[in-house]
Amino acid sequence: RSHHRFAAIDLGASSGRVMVARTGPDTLTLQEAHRFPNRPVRTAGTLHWDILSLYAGVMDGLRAAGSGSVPLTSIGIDGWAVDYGLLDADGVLLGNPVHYRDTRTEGIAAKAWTTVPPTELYAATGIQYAPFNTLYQLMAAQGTAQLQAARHALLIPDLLTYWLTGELGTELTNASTTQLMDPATNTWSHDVVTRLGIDLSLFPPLRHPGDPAGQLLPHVLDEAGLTTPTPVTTVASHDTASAVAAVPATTENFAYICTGTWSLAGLELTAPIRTEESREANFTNELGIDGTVRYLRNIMGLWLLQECLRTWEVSTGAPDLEALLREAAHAPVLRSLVDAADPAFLAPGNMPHRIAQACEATGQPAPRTPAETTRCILDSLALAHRRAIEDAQRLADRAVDVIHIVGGGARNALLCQLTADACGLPVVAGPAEAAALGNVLVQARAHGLVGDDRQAMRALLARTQQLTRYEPTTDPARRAAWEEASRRVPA
Ligand code: LFR
Repeated sequence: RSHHRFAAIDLGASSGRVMVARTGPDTLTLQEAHRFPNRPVRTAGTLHWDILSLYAGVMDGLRAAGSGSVPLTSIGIDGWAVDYGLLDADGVLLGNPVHYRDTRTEGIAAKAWTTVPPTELYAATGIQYAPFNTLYQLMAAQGTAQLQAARHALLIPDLLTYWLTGELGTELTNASTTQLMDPATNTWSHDVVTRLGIDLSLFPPLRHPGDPAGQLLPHVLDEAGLTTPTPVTTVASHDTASAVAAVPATTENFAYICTGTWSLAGLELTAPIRTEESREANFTNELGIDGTVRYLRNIMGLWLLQECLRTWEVSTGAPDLEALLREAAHAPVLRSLVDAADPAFLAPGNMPHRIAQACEATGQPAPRTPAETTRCILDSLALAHRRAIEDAQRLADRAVDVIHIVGGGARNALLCQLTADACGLPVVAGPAEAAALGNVLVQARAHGLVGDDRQAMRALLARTQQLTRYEPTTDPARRAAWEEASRRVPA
């Protein structure tokens, strides 16, 4: 058979999808088999993921994906990082996984630092401070009946893999986001983590992208209407790791921004950077495929806009996003800016108001209309992108000549152009479904269908995917405006 079909299950914070890719010697096409909403649910004051509804979406997706005439060669699962489900000794899930935007981790990091100072923690794990790191979530759960009953902790894609195949494992790239791991040795940071009372034996053995992750269980095959035995292949199960694997770079000197709910902006390196300067700049060292390090900063990303849209929807009905972006393109430029990397924007709830407040608190005019608010968000994001990419280059002592924007934000032409202008560098936008493509490519490679090296995978993407190039403005006045803004933006 010269063509193969792979299914990529890709779980994002606002929706999940099952994509089907067709790969051949020089082809790579991707089609959406099924998309389903991911709606967090708050019960008894805790924000949860509705994991069974996600599983049902996955099953619907597999049914749709398996309906073609060519059977699926394999399936891979990626999703957002840090969150986990706890299983009891019988392998039964103990409650719905808690959402990383839940407030249970407030104050936990400060408590951890009294035992292990932040400098030591960063030296051991290379992970930036974020209140939701798995380390802090597990500490927040200490003393609960649920954690006491738990025998296994499974990261979200690993939990779904377990339900599909019955096999327990901890995928490496996602494990690297937990802040429980050493990114140089790719093993758990036993010493430091044990001092914080974390029981690492909860995590099943590590598996690496490309490793087999079992076969679909008979009842799963049956329910998904699949007639052929189907293997699950371990991919880079952290969605951002899959997305970085699918950056269609054709040179070495590139930076990437994975856009979606978050903007993850940085560089691909071969070794972690754990200097004090790097810690103070809140850069993280997550693992990518083939021993690479994703040296990046988390920026609030299009969450700021999604969350505004949710508020406006309630007050005035769902706004038309396209129209809003057109209006925003003509709204006053760089008038008010917020720090788009500020964890103050992490929790859900009345985002337009919080943005207006942040502007006023820094002596800037508060945006009044949805278009003005949208403009404030996109200008602020572009500046946060610039700051992250400048900082990454300085801290890693590397210079880049192009920025790749992958993920959903690659479809946002205004954001791409503003990022090019802010950074003074060309932006290559696309593919929007980078996470699913990275997922598929790692599967295809494990089955010997694409070249072994990352460059070959990237070259295939550059040849087959539709990309859009944005040149930075050459207008001296506009360039000066971005320079001025970058000194003014609060951080
Ligand atoms: C993006 C992402 C980020 C991670 C955040 C929380 O979807 O995986 O990389 O920091 O979600 O898990």
